[in-house]
Amino acid sequence: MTTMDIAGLEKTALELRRLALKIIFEAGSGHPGGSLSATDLMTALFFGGILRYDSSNPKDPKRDRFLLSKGHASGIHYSVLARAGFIAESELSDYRKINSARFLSGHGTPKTPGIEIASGSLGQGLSVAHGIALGTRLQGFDSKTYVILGDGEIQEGQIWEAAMSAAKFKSNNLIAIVDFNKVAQDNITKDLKDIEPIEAKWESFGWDVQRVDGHNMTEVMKVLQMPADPEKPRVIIADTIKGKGVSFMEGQTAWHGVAPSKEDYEKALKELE
Ligand SMILES: Cc1ncc(C[n+]2csc(CCOP(=O)(O)OP(=O)(O)O)c2C)c(N)n1
Ligand SMILES: [Mg+2]
Repeated sequence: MTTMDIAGLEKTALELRRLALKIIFEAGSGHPGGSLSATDLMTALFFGGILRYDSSNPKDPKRDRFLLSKGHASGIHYSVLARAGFIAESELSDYRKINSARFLSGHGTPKTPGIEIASGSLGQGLSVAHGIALGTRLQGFDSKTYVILGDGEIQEGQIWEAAMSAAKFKSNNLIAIVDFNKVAQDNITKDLKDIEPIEAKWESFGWDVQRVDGHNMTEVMKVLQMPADPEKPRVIIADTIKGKGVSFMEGQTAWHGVAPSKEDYEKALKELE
């Protein structure tokens, strides 16, 4: 694992935004919006000394776990895994190619080193994360399990079943992060089913609730370093912007699941210099 200071993390996040867009552009498909909204959160987890991992021993039973439940944001997930040393950066050219050496499919699977679960069907990751958190606790490990959820994703009923279970078992080694970018697939999240009041909802389900600007690295690091509540699982509501960093993608449903054209890709790179 790597530990960088805030300036290093910000620089890395910028590079990872460029890398995620590159592999989506080269593949000709992918999800730029939700990759860019989650970039700062994932950068802090992997390179800010939060997540304990050893990329040369990805199955170490005592590792912390990271699950990307909103698996469509695989563009940023694979980019982070490459930067962290789980796969080679050169292998990213296989993104979304069937049967590639590292199985870099559109949604992650555990065939790729560093990926814990198959994702893609939204709503399942919190249940799996809680199962893992219970398992590591039973084994006597002090591992933590982190899971990133989408704001549209938490409209799924299974999320709230898992939320009740984690509160019942006082699973304070489980940390959910909601990438609250206010946009789902073709719609503004609120216009589908309103998830507000989001803090009160999680509190009423028995969770320790923290809220943060998900693009302010100093604040993100601060909230990730807070000691756990001894009795409760934690959820971090991260206010983010879909497509963050590329002006014409920001807040746009149109950039949920579309690769940029060459012209748009070059424009985006200029903004991410
Ligand atoms: C169970 C399920 N239903 C529908 C979809 C199709 N789908 C893919 S992404 C998406 C929107 C997700 O929105 P959000 O969770 O807010 O993700 P983000 O904004 O971070 O991209 C939907 C509906 C899916 N992958 N799984
Ligand atoms: Mg969203």
